[in-house]
Amino acid sequence: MKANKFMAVVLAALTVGFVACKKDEPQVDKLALDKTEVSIAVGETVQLTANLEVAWASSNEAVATVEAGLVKGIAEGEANIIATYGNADQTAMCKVTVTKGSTPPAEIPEIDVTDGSLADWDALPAEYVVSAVCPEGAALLGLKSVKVYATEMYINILVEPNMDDIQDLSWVPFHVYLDIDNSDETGGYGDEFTDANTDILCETAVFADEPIAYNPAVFKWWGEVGGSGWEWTDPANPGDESNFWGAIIGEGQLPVGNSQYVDGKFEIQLLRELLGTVHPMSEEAFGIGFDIQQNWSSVGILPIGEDTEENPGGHVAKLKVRICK
Ligand SMILES: [Ca+2]
Ligand SMILES: [Ca+2]
Repeated sequence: MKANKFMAVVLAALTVGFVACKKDEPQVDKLALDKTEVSIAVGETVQLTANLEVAWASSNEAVATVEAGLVKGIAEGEANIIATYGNADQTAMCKVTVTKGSTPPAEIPEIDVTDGSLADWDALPAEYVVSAVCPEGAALLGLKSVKVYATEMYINILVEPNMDDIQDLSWVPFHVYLDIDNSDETGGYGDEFTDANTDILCETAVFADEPIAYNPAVFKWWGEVGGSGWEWTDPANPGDESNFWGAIIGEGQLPVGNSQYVDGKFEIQLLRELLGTVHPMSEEAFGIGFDIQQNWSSVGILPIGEDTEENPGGHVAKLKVRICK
């Protein structure tokens, strides 16, 4: 009897509960968002709320994303944020306009060539880092790899010499060829590259029996446009030796910033504003190439392609570097 009584109580409770549930079942309201149109800047967020439990989606995630109603501006443009209730029973929309805004850009990372570490190279925006690696079939193997990253202030270079190919460390010049104005219509000296557009050449040794700081002499091109000889004289004053030397900033006289030898690589920093003195310096991009020498002959060039019959020496155009700003 006790058991029957218990069952009766349970059934009664369930019935009451069921009835109560049925009675309290919410009526589905019409779905609404608290905002139907918003404008935010790139990087900014705005919270949308709905009166029902909804799923969120963006019509254009390249412009704006949404997560739990939190909308984030990704790039300039327009997108619709769509809230969906249930099995698409109801939807509501908020139009989002993303503006460039006046918020300052995210901090531009700089390379530190005094920290004894190359880890800062891993933290750079990848789209602004260019690199070249020596292919197996190259004619000259003295440089293994190079990376370049430039900001408004500096040209940063990370270069790895191939120590198997550099035998005599007593004097090892390393050259940086710069098409500083990003123009093939100016400059010359294309010997090491397919494009003769070098406006500035920086030269100094990177080894004097042991690794030493890159502390260059800077040669400014005064010669014929597209020329390939060693013409660092002013064409208006041919044979004027005083003028010739005026085109050169001597070794150590250019405060380049700094350089350091870390883990078999040279981390080099050139101060851009000191380089744009022959042709206007491009604020957007520039070309750059490198070679390393032994006994005044190149033993390594970057960038370089494979050494084939069609392309003897494996010469290719300089790297194109976009300035991160
Ligand atoms: Ca560093
Ligand atoms: Ca040029």
